[in-house]
Amino acid sequence: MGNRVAAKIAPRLTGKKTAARRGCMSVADCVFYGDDTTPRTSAAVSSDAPDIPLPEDDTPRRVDKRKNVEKLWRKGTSRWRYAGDGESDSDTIHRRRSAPRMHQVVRPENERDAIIIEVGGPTITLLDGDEEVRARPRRSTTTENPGSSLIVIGDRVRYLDAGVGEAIVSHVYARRTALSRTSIIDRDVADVLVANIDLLVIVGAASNELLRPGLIDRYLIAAAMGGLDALILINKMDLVDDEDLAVVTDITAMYRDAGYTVLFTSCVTGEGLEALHGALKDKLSAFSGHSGVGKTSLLNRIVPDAREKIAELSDQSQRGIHTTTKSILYELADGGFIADTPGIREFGLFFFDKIDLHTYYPEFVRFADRCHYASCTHTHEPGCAVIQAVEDDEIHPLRYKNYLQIFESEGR
Ligand SMILES: Nc1nc2c(ncn2[C@@H]2O[C@H](COP(=O)(O)OP(=O)(O)OP(=O)(O)O)[C@@H](O)[C@H]2O)c(=O)[nH]1
Ligand SMILES: [Mg+2]
Ligand SMILES: [Zn+2]
Repeated sequence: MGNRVAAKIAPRLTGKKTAARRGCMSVADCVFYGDDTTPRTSAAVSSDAPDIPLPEDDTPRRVDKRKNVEKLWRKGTSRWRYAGDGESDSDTIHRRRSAPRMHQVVRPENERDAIIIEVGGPTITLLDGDEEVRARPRRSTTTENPGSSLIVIGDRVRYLDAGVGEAIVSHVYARRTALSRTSIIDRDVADVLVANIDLLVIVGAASNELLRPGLIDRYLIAAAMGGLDALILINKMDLVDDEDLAVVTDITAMYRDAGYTVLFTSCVTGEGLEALHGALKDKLSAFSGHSGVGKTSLLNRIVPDAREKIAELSDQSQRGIHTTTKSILYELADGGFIADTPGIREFGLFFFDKIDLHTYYPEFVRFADRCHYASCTHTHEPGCAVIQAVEDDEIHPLRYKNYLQIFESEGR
């Protein structure tokens, strides 16, 4: 596991533990199943236990509860449905079996707190102090984050080790921050990519194919909605030719003018890696972006022990082939933590009021209060100061075009 997160991260990530617990004012505030007001931590299911089918004359109440479990599981685990075979956007859906088959009574005092440091595939890895623990969620797992992925990298959880080789995640605490997109399976569910981090590093590559301002804009909005700071990083600067350079220069100027920080790097020449180190120092950060832009290559450069798998880009489009299938959190030598995440193709924004969309565009906000109508959507209204600013070249037309596209296609 190389230089994987060490004990230091636990207090950092769990720092809000008490507050989060306090925030969960009562048992009823947490998500439980059916009409049962007893936290499920008193009972959990062991995967290694022998298969004992439920009795045929199962009571209706119990059946109801199992239905609710299924509902919650399906609502809350969009991330878990991905098989992790490299296609994080379109993988096979893994359905849970319809009911737990064996109940094992476990005492709550056996439970401990931990951080999720690896997610992808059927099991996850927790960090409890210095110790890495393999674990699985169960139907009985409760969460303070209803309507979103059940367990993602960075989550603070409670788990119990029933001594059967694999621990059980019994509860997921409320997230301090979250990078969410709309689940491709259920639009009402937030597919959370990473939780409890401070800084999102949106990685693009310096080529026409892999620099996608539409995707960057969505990331920027989602980061702001989820309480994260964002940084734009353009990698593969060693490959840039004259034609690409003009595009890259224009687009990066657009983001810098809007008020964002843009870094340029190359994993081949080492350009910009020192500046990247500086930006990540003492922060909890995550790389995210399209597949093939070099997220894992950057991670391998800044965490030399990591040696995560990267792949040659085989197709002509250079778009990447989803090499990384797990999200993993690493410690940085000079302070801070960084997560590598699988590449994504689509980023549907999760719930926002259309009227608020412009508030996620810092350069629009500068003009919006001069619009004629207080409720101006900046799409067509006469006397709109934002539209005027686009005409006067004070707002980049590409940002405005993307704004219109998002306004039309998403939000409520
Ligand atoms: N020339 C050049 N190639 C790079 C650079 N960074 C990464 N690559 C190459 O780009 C390809 C993809 O790199 P990865 O690090 O696997 O990309 P990724 O973003 O992690 O991709 P996914 O895991 O699929 O999301 C590999 O062949 C790398 O060698 C760079 O700065 N310059
Ligand atoms: Mg990767
Ligand atoms: Zn306006």
